[in-house]
Amino acid sequence: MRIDIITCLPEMLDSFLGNSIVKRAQSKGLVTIEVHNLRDYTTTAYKQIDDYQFGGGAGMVMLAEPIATCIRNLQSQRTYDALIYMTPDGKRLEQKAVNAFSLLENIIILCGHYKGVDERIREQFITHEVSIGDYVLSSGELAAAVLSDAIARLVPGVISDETSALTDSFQDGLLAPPVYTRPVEWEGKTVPEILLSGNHAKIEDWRFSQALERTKNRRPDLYQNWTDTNQ
Ligand code: 6GU
Repeated sequence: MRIDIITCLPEMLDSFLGNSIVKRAQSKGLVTIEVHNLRDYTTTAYKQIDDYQFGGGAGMVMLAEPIATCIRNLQSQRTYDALIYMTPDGKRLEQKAVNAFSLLENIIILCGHYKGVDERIREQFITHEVSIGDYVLSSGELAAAVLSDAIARLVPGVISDETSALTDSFQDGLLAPPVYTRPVEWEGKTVPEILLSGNHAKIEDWRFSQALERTKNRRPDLYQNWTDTNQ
């Protein structure tokens, strides 16, 4: 899978790309992530990428031209399955959408900045508009990193434990159950007996009931959805 990220702040993505699962995925050749600096696609002498908004008001708007040039340059090299714009007024990201994105071959992620991009870019090129939650970030780069991480870890082979991505919180619509490791007793607290029993069927039952309980208490909205679709 290939992810092209278009940004005016490429340095913001350096530590994300230089670490973690994403780096491993790249070095294994399973995922390619390339960052494109919008300033490399400007035509004006002083590399302008934004301007004042028509109609007045505070905040700059990202120019259409450099973004269009960058997108068209990428599109001349390969076909893209999705062109995603990161924006707080996009559709709130959920695991279901991440799963769907992870099955695509080539995607572009455009990071918004300032007041966002000229609306005509959205009309012309964008296939999906994504927000990562109901709060405002100063730019789309962190959101693009969040989305890329969530997608990359689902690509087969990226996570060494093949089953672990499938047992994440949210993957079955429930939060994950609590987990424990050594020692059995720590500061007077012991690991639930059942986990030491070696009875895998009972352990799975316990985990499932814990997941249900946790979801019911912490995320009644998810719990309602789960009961609606499973009962
Ligand atoms: Cl995608 N961008 C920005 N700037 N803020 C956000 C967001 C995206 N998602 C939530 N807040």
